[in-house]
Amino acid sequence: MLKKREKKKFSRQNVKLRNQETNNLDEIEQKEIVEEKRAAKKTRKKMETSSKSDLKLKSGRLIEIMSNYKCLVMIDGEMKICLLSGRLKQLNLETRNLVAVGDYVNIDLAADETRIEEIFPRVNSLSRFADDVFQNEIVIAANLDQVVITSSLFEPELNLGLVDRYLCAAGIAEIKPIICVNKIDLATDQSILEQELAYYRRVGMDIILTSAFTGEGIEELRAVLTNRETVFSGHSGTGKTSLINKLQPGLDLKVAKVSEFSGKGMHTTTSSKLILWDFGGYLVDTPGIKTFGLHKNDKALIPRIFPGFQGYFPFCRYSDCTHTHEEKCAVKEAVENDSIPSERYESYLRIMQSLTG
Ligand SMILES: Nc1nc2c(ncn2[C@@H]2O[C@H](COP(=O)(O)OP(=O)(O)OP(=O)(O)O)[C@@H](O)[C@H]2O)c(=O)[nH]1
Ligand SMILES: [Mg+2]
Ligand SMILES: [Zn+2]
Repeated sequence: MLKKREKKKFSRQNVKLRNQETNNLDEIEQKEIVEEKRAAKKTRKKMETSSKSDLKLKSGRLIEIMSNYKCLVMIDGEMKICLLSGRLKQLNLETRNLVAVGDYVNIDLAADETRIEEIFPRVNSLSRFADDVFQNEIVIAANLDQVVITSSLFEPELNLGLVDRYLCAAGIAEIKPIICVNKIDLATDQSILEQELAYYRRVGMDIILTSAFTGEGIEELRAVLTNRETVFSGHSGTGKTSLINKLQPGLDLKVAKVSEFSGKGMHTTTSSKLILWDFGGYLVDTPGIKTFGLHKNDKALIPRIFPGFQGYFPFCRYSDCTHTHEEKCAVKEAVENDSIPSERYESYLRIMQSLTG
């Protein structure tokens, strides 16, 4: 006998079959799942912001996600281990992480175990999206002033395509980006790096070159971090945690051992953590990422926010120019006369292509 839920699904599929003249049940099943996920997302959004007035609530800041439903929260300057309430757990249908480091939350102190009952709406968040059909949101950190896109010159080698993806994500989320190129001590000829970075400098990006080993650029980095809420994010092994240890030596956070480090990310930091600077401000250290997926729904924004394109698109013939096939495109003209390096334009095309379909 069919269960109630299956019956409902079966009758919905029949209606679809009649209306759509298609025999492809797999395709219908796929669409059904997508629709169900969308509906769940709506419900979640509604409940996330709903208020529960019958509890003894106290607000705090989420410092670390210890396991799926266990978090460290700072309440009045004190750390408390809190569990996610059953109500919130039920909402965890779509995002891999319902709560994110940096979230402001309401804790129920009256319950036997300290529970997170509410998540305050985020001012912003830096998110990437899973590389599959559902494109689940993976929130890297929430409520930020800026993101330090942490790359390294070598080990792993500088990947400006990834930097472009971060810059697009930061543009979409309206979070200030800062490009940090670490391990500058490994440079044999820094002028090659400067040539690669010249375009970003010209279009007004903040760039800091650092070495967690020699201390180069650390004071400059400290100055931009002071009294700000920042996230360090980038490939594994670029030296995010080493930079943090250099900036605040007492922290003694775990970094990859030099003797064991092969230049490939070892994913030493396994969970994100909010750190309080002794010089003022907060920082979220994050585990290194392999890829940075943008969301297909944001594709239309990329032609406007891709680094350096802002100055050109008003001069394209079409206001919705995608800078690909259109005539009289100011971006393509700038590529032809070398004002925009072809590497950056190719990186742009790769991003656009990845968001197709
Ligand atoms: N030469 C050089 N090596 C560095 C520098 N900063 C970090 N390293 C080395 O790079 C390796 C990785 O450093 P981590 O700080 O663990 O890198 P991470 O970005 O935090 O890596 P994940 O936590 O895996 O994302 C370690 O062996 C560090 O000693 C630097 O400025 N110069
Ligand atoms: Mg680390
Ligand atoms: Zn154009």
